[in-house]
Amino acid sequence: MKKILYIFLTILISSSALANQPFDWQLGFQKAASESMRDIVNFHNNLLLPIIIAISVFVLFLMVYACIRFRASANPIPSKRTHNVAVEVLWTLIPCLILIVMAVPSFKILYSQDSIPKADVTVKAIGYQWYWGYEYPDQNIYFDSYMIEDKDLKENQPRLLAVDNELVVPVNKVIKVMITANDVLHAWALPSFGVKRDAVPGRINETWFKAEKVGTYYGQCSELCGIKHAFMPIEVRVVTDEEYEEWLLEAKVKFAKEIIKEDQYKKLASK
Ligand SMILES: [Cu+2]
Repeated sequence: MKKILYIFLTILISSSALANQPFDWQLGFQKAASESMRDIVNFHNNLLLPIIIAISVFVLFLMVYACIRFRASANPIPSKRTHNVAVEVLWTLIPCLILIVMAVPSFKILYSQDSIPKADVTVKAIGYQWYWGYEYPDQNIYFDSYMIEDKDLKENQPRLLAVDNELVVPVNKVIKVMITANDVLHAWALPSFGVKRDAVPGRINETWFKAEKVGTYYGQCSELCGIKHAFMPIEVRVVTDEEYEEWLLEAKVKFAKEIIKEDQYKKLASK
């Protein structure tokens, strides 16, 4: 009893405290932090779930009904019937209609995710065995992002999710993410933003998100990519515009992709 109470309390508390990462005994999705994810959650909770429940209840009812109504003791001479055209038409037609009802809103969401609005910030995520590399193509920034080992975790850093250099993006801005890989298939996925795209060597996949709240969000590689697939998490820190500008100045020096020429460095430093 105590254990059940504990689990119940953990669910209640953690759902509000840790909104941007998975928590113990979690049921359902992580809290949405973008419009795209809200669409997905609504679609699932308000359309798919009721349909699934209705179908399960209906099938269960049919099974129980058939077991009782057509039991051997009540039917000493079994029926020889094998066909019923009306029933066969119905059980083909009704599932088709259900699929159409589900397909329309589903395609709407897919298209809204696929058409990328004008991007405010473009980042490139590159999957490697087994870490992510991030590039800001317009800013001459490139850095690698490795998971922090258990022994090096600081307080508040979630195990298997925290990284050394996280992706930093401004809040309420359209972030276009170009996704590719350098060795095998990976996938860049961030549940709170409703984002998941395969990282394919030799080609670029694109997606976008617009984070609505500052905070740190966690995701994981979502394509089995080898022995350390579970140890290449994704961490995105969403910050205000000012904080982002500040971070950019620092990152342009710390993570410079091309060697900065002296005069450029002076220009950056004087800003
Ligand atoms: Cu991977």
